[in-house]
Amino acid sequence: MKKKLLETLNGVIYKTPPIWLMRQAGRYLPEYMKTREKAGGFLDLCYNSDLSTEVTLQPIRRFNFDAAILFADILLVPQALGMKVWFETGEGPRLDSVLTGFNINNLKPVSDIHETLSPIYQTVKNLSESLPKTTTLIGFAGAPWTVATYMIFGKSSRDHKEVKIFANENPTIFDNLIDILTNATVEYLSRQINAGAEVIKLFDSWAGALSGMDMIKYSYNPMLKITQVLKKRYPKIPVIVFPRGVGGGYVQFSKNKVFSGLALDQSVPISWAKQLQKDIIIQGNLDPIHLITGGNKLKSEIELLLAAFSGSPFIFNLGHGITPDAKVENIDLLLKYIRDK
Ligand code: 1CP
Repeated sequence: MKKKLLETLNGVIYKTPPIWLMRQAGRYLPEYMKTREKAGGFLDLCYNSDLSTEVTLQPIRRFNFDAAILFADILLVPQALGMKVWFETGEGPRLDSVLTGFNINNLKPVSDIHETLSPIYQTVKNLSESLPKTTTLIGFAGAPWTVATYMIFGKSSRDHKEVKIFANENPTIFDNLIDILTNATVEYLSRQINAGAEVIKLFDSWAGALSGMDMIKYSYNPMLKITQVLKKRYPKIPVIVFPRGVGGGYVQFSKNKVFSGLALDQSVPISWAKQLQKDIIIQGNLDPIHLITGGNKLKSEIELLLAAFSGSPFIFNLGHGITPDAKVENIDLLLKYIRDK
């Protein structure tokens, strides 16, 4: 049986495109909240292979998406490198960061990360054994720039000003951190592929904070390097990159033949994005807001996306993750609109 998402990344055009949604496992699902409670907390859930497998499968059972994404988090890599990571309820992630005194020289060697991350590889293995035969398994990691923003500042930032100041004032330390994360990400993803991941996605959620040459240096180049090394080790593995918020910078990513897919955020106009399809397979980019509001607007936005992108290989997704207040019935509607066409 064919795996539609994998086939699409190999250039096949489907009348009904494959669909999955970023953060498809998460707080909008009552069954997720129950399993998270059983695990004790979000990070406990990430490191519990049985329960992580369960929450990855929940949206597949409910919606039969064409892909499952490993349940984990981009901040497990800094944790595996020896940084303290925790979640403040209602506020998000916190790290024992560089700006509060953590010295990058005290990070563990990259070869030690697997000690912490081995439950994640077990989750991937469980999933590759239990997913339906038509579902593609996506492994992932944060891109070095986005992970570095958390390691420097210790939490989410509105405009990443603090991290950019740090990088400008301490280029040697910052470049070294990007190199360490590039190497750690290659080793982490290689293990995910060995365990059964069929597609890799790199999340550079804060790439849009970088301008000009820094976008190339800190977002594009590290993702290119990671992908090149992975392709050397696993020539057939497709890699989707998500340099969220780079606007016109998406053109640069589309021209590179090493990446298989380019995930677009919702700020990218559909009529402009169409031109990218001659060079790369695109994924996106419905605004997650429509899963809260639904109605005719949800329907008309889906129609616009399908009309614009369906003539080439295309993966239907959101422009960013599902929010906790998304309504399950709107996801049912979304699938009905796309699949009944
Ligand atoms: O309370 C909870 O249950 C935690 C909510 C949650 C979930 C469900 C977090 C905390 N992470 C995740 C899972 C997750 N994170 C997945 C896997 C599952 C899926 O997509 O279905 C993935 C791929 C991520 C990736 C991730 N984590 C990113 C990149 C993608 C994006 O959304 O931009 C980032 C930036 C993070 C950091 C993170 N993890 C969690 C939070 C609240 C944050 C901070 C986001 C921010 O700084 O605004």
